[in-house]
Amino acid sequence: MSALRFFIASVGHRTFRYPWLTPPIGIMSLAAVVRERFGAEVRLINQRLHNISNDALVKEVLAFAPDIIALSAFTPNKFDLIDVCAKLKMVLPEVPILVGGPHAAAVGSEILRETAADIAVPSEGESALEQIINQFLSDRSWDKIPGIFWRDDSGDIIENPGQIELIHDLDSLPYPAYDLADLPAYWRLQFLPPGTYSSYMTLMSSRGCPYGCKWCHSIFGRRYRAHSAERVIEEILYYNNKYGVSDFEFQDDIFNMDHSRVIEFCELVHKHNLKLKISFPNGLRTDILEEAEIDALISAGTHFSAFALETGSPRLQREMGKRLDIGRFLHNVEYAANRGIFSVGFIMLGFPTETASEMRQTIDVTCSSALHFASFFNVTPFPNTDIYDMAMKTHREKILSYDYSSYDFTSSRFNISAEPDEVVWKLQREANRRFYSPKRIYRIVRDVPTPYQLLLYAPQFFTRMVKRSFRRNQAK
Ligand code: B12
Ligand code: SF4
Repeated sequence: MSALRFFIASVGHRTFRYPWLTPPIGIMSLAAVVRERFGAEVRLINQRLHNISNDALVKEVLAFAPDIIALSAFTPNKFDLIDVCAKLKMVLPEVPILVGGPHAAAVGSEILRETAADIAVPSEGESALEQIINQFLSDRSWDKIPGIFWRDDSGDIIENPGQIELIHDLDSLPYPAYDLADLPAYWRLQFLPPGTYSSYMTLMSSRGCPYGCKWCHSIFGRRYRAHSAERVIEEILYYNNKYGVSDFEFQDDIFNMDHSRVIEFCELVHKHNLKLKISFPNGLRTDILEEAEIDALISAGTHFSAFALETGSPRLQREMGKRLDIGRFLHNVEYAANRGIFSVGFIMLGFPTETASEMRQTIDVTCSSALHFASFFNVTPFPNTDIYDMAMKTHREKILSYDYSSYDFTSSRFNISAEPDEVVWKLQREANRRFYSPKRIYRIVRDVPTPYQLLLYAPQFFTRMVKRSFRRNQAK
């Protein structure tokens, strides 16, 4: 019997304003599982990498002639997903199309109404995918798989009862199929931490988060699960030997949930005499860090981290479920930044019920911090989050008319706060003006690991300046 042919792609485009990119660990992990468990022939494409058109992606699928197609997408890429699924159904009507990833997790079974896909997995994918392929190879009784959504022969959408099975022992997973990713192509593009245009790998060493931020995605559930420190080091050693890479970025939502795992990981880095560059572009939970832990991370090679304050208002910390200790945040950022971690802050302005004075409080706290960079994002509600439901009560029309396809972190303008739009935009401008003082710019230039990389931010800076002067002219 010939091997199962499995095509998997991440759908969506890289934009001028949001050029960052990292290897897609989710689909690489699924690809590795399908190859290991079924001996399948796998083709993997990240559409965002080469920025190919939807038609070109469909041609790639046709050329591969798969038995099963699996597509992953973020919510802003849903229109590409709709287009690609429709085109694939026209040319390959018999081949099952599976969809998953953040958008499926966000909208649930709605994704089967939006697209022509046959099956949707609204959560972690490895276990469900294995069950789906087993069914594909037997009698295709999709109703036996808990928690998935599928379309029956009459076109009705069926929501299977039960929960998608999550993997408790993450170490049982094979390494993501890095060999299927065009690594040199990633290394030529801009990735998140400073160090761009060099070889690096992306790791995800844990899944799930027990905190309850009301804006957060729910892909992996609230139960924290992590690879053992030994397994993370094994993987690093493997990549180090195979690809000569010593620069690793962790995309974990909360790498430092388990203090002893962090310390053990750092000790193993030394034990194996590894000379690493480590970064946390998705952030570390700042208030639970301890000084000894920061020291250990630095001595293991950490040079860059994001730290998410989100809001400087204690009321909103409580109401929005993040419950960050702001005092400890400030202390730990200062400790880390003074010892060589280039520190980037994630800030959100415009929470439901947030007032101008609370936004000012956030700006004050951020300006008093030792952060090098701070991004003042507008709170944007994503479907299937608590904040989305809150905003539907207060700003229903705005939400229903919002075009998520044009969303990106750098340009999003969304206001669901208690203040009018102009007040929020003004405060956002004020935040940037106050934060990037001459003293801060001096610290950035002094501490940035590779100063020439500041030029990489020029396109975003230039776009903002043009937009700002355009708005000013309009206001005159
Ligand atoms: C790294 C990262 C990125 C990387 C790219 C990652 C990639 N995959 O290509 C970069 C920096 C480029 C990025 C960009 C953006 N990101 Co991002 N990103 C992340 C982050 C931190 C980790 C992603 C990851 O690797 N996860 C680990 C893997 C194992 O999980 P996974 O990819 O979701 O895959 C699993 C399941 O979803 C499922 N699955 C996935 N696909 C499929 C397909 C099938 C068929 C099946 C069965 C299952 C399945 O199985 C996988 C394994 O269990 C997540 C947060 C998070 N914790 O996931 C946010 C996240 C995915 N990003 C998010 C967003 C919003 C964005 C942006 C749209 C922001 C922006 N534009 O300003 C951009 C998109 C860029 C663009 N131009 O389109 C949101 C998505 C929310 C949503 N509803 O879409 C998330 C969830 C963060 C959040 N805010 O809550 N991101
Ligand atoms: S701490 Fe981070 S990952 Fe956890 S719920 Fe809050 S935003 Fe989500």
